Amino acid sequence: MTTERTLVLIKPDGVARNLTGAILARIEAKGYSLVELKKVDATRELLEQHYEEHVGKPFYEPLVEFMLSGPVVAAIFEGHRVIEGFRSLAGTTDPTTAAPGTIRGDFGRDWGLKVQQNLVHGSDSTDSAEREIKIWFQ
Ligand code: RTP
Ligand code: MG
Repeated sequence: MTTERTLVLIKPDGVARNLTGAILARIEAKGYSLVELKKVDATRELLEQHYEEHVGKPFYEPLVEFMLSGPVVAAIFEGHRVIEGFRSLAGTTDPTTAAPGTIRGDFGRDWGLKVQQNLVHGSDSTDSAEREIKIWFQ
């Protein structure tokens, strides 16, 4: 069995709405183990590294501004197939249509802003996870 790790971020909307505990509880309840946890005031430099794949997209600048708007919680979770398991638990990107039962589907909605405020981030591949864990947990 391969033990896999993923980077989870609770974005500023999740922290501001006091959903940190509820979100972490769902990940633990699914069976994944918490490895590291911290609250972070992200810097633009850190976010530029984290979101480098999105540079130039129309939502890039609003996304960085959103991520700078308040503290985020960064976590490493571990478990067999945790990368796809967490993304399934998070739900699809748009919280309006994310399936009920998922974090985004149950706790999120469209607030009419320039960027999807969708509560959480999860790495999307083993390469991304390794890269992102280095960025957030140096
Ligand atoms: P994440 O990276 O946060 O886990 O989310 P994701 O894979 O589902 O979405 P991705 O395509 O990687 O986009 C990164 C984040 O950018 C914001 N976004 N807003 N059109 C929009 O308003 C829009 N598109 C993307 C979301 O916060 C998304 O999670
Ligand atoms: Mg993504």
